[in-house]
Amino acid sequence: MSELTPLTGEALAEIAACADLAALDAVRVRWLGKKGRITEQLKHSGKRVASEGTETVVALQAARQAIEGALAERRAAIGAAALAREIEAGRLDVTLPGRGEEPGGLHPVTLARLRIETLFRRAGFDVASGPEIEDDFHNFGALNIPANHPARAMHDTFYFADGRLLRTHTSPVQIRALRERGAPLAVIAPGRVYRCDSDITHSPMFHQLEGLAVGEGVSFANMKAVLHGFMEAFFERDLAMRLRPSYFPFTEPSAEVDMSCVFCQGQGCRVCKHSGWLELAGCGMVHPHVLEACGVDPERYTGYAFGAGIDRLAMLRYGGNDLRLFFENDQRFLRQFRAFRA
Ligand code: 2U9
Repeated sequence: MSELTPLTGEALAEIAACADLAALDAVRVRWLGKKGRITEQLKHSGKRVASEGTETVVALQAARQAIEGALAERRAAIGAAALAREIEAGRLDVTLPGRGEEPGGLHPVTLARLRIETLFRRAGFDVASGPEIEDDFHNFGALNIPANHPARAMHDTFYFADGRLLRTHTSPVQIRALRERGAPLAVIAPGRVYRCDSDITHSPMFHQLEGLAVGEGVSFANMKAVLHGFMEAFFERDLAMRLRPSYFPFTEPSAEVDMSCVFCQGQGCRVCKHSGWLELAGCGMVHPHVLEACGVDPERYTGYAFGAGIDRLAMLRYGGNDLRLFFENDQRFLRQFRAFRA
């Protein structure tokens, strides 16, 4: 009996020192397991009672109860501490202000496209769209660009194994519109186009605006008026326009369209390379071969066409100097256009 008190004390001290449930279980096994120190002594209780009386056995049972009680208490304490740690770790301060929701905005290229569509609709043009995967006829053949024509090399085309291709311009949309609807017709075709070309001023995918007007008596002067009116409306200011002779297989005569620099009012600056002019578009009178390929009589009808880069128009109106920023979708760049309206 006298040995039992320190023994119990030893067990209770071990229990008190346990930091986790695994250590606690090891202590339980050492003392109360099948071969535990208390269990061993209780094994011969019957004989002991007969030879020593009940005192030792009763004391042993009391020791077992004390140890069991201490184990249960420690188990509960360890569990409570673990729960408290978990709660502390997952603590939320519900009084903190929220992060809020940032309002979204339109991509500058979308802003430019919507603005272009609104302005041309106002001038009587329909907005047409068509497939981005095209065939040779609609992208080249019907546009007076036969096989082996040097203009094909200029277009750096992405071809599929079956001979189809990613359209290199939105002209095939207008070819389809003219073949389906016939003359008279006035459409613009904004959309994605693809060229196997990539550097600071070229992206393998970019956005083009093309326009086509076909009718009786449609003239070069009409085209000049529409393009000048468009550029002044798009940039919301008076602008000078000039045409320089050029060459495209699908138009004759052809011209490059320049406008006075929107950054220096034609005085000369870094953006316009001190020329006072910015290139805006290409244009011309639709080649008779193109009208014929669309089933339109070139003796009766004439037409004009033009093409411009929407990405460039967006950069000139909304700012930016690197085309690649328009296609990376970096939020830090796009956020700056949030407040803009088309
Ligand atoms: C049809 C007939 C003629 C479309 C035209 C241009 C001139 C032109 C370039 C401008 C910058 C392409 O994005 S760019 O690199 N385009 O200069 N495009 S005339 O002529 C057509 C289209 C359709 C039926």
